[in-house]
Amino acid sequence: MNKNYLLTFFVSICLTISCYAQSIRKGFDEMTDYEISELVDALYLLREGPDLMNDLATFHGDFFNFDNTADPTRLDLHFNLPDEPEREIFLAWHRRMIFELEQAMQDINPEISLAFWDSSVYQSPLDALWDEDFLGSFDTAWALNRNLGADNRLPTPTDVTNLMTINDFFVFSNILERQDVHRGGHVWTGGAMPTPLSPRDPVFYFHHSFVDKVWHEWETIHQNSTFMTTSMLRYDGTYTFDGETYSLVDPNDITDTRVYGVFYAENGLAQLDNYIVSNTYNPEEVFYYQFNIEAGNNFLIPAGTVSRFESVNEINLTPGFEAVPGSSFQAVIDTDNAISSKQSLAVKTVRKSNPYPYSDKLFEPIVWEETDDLLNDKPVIIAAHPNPFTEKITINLNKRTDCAIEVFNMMGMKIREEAFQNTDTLVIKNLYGLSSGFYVIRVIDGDGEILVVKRVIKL
Ligand SMILES: [Cu+2]
Repeated sequence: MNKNYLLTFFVSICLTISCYAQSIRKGFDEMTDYEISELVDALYLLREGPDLMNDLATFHGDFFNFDNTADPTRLDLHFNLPDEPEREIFLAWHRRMIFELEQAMQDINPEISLAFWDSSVYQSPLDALWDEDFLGSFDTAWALNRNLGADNRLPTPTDVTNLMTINDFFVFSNILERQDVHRGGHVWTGGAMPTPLSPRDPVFYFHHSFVDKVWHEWETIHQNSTFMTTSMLRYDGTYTFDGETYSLVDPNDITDTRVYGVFYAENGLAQLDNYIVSNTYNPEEVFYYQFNIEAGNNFLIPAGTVSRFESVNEINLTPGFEAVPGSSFQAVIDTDNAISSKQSLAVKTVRKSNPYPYSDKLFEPIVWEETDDLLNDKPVIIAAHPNPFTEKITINLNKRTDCAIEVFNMMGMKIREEAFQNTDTLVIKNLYGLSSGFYVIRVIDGDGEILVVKRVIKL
């Protein structure tokens, strides 16, 4: 692939903050001082003005659970029963809800993401999470009345791995919600957390990022999360907050966190894979992470898209990473927010094992640019229709060519391959059986070289 690109370097320019970033969520224990102080500031700022956190808490309280009320047919968010149409909505609703808060935080500073509290590991009131300059000060400031550890039920790592062995999505969702992996963090914290107004405590979002990560890991293994309902409370297309009417969210569309550009990072490494840059939510997709970014394994940057990786430490592009001709991609080491000297665990881990392999190029962004003469003899997709598709999809190229088509699902698995000869019209049929969601179509030439990449949607 490299011969398609001119690898050029130029002097770092100051990049102004003007858009959301994708979310790369790490453990709270791996956050840098910069991230902690910016996140805490953003949380305090969110209580001013329209007060999104209070709105989320009130909504969560209003629709918590109605199974025992006079009208048990009302939709609700928690502890649903097997015969209710919204029976497994707990996971998707909380995924969407913490994403809403995260976006509001990124409006304030796009370089921060939510982080997760792995309560199967961090079980002490002395953990840094509860420090006065982390989440500790909110207890007094927002009258949360926490009582850390008084109801001492936190999950064990085995509780988490046991969940991974469950095959049925509803059973998984139900056990996760009712047992310690979810309940533990709520009751252990005390105060607002064990109540329907729990989203008033900022630790709610750290706790639910952990729950969301557990679902993400389960889905990676089982790939069969499905929902009976096709819309969710608050995200049913009617709810308005601060002058904005929220669009409808089908929970079946968000079974993969990457649909929202959300990635979970661990051990100081943001591993970005199985993702196709689409610019759906933002005109520019920025992957910002305070440590190492590694991208590969079917991370695709299609033509016509704009994206950027920013790290304070290291960016490593491995086989499987592809920036296609016609895309705009930058990798930037962010010197403005370089990790300060008094930093945490993850810095130690990362720096010991990876002592700056790119030290000579550390402060220069890498830019991929296609050259005109190479682009000229490549076929390009001029149409893919219908998109969204149901039964078949037709791809029109600007010129006749011998090629093959590969179709991948969002997990990066190739699910179809078909060869075509001397044609500019590629028809892929019999697609009824595919589940709804995003797919990527690659057109490759006789040498296996990728000509074009297109993201399509199955209804
Ligand atoms: Cu909840």
